[in-house]
Amino acid sequence: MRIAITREVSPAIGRCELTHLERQPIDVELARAQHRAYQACLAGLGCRVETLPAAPELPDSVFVEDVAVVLDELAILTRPGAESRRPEVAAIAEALRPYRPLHAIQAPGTVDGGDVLRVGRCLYVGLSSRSNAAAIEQMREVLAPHGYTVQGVPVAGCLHLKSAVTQVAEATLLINRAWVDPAAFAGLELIEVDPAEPYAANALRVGEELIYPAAFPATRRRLEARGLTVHTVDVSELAKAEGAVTCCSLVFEIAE
Ligand code: CIR
Repeated sequence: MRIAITREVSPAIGRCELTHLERQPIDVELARAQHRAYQACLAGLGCRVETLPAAPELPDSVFVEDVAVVLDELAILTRPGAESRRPEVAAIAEALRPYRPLHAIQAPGTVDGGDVLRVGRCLYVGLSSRSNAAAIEQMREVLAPHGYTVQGVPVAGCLHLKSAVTQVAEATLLINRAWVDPAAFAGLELIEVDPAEPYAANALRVGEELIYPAAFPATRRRLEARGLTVHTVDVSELAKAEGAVTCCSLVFEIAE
C-alpha cells in the first residue's frame, strides 16, 4: 500500500521563508482549495492520504517533504536549514513512527528534504543555502550499511536541488541545467525544461505517473512527448511561498 503524508496549509503561510522570490500576498483559502485538489490527485493515484492538522504558528509546515526523507528501510528526520522550520519535525516524526525506524540529523548538519533526490540506491543531496556537507556525511554513515551512496551536488540560483531536477521515469530526470550541472547525473537520460519555464523541473512521481504544476504547459508537452502520463494541479498560491509539487507530501510504500 502507498501512503502520502500531507499537512494542511497554515493560516500563517503569508509569513513563509522566501529566498529567491519577492513576497506576494497569498490567498489562504485558495491555497487550501489547491492543496485539497493536490491531495485528491494523490488519492487518485492510489495513495492513502494521511493529513496532519495545520500548524498555526509554523508558516511553512505544509511543505512536509523538507522535514523527512523516507526510504524503504528507515526515515531520516532532517534538521532544516531555516531555523523557523525546525519545530515542524516533531509532528512528522510522530506520523512516520508507525512505519519506519527513525534517524535524526544532528547539528551542525542541516538538510531540507527538498535537497534530497533518490534515484535507485543513490541519494543526490543539494549543497544549497539549506543543506550542508555535515548532514551529507551523517546520511552517508547511516545509509551505507543499507547499500546507498550519498553524493553532494552543488545547486545555484534556486532553493533546493529538486527545484532544479526531479526523477520522472526509472532512469530519466527532468532538469533545469541553469541551476545544476547535469554532469552529476551521468548515465541517466535528461529532459530539459522549456527555457521559458525555469521553475518547471519539479515533478512528483507517484508510481509511474506524474503530478505536475499546470503553470508549465510547454515543459508538460515535452514530458508527454516521451510517453509520460502527467496529471496537472494548480499550485499557484503555494508557488508564491516557493513551494511546488514534491514538497507537499511524503510518499512511500508499506507492506499491506
Ligand atoms: C521555504 O523556504 O522553506 C519554504 N517557503 C518553501 C519550501 C519548499 N520546499 C520544497 O520545495 N521542498
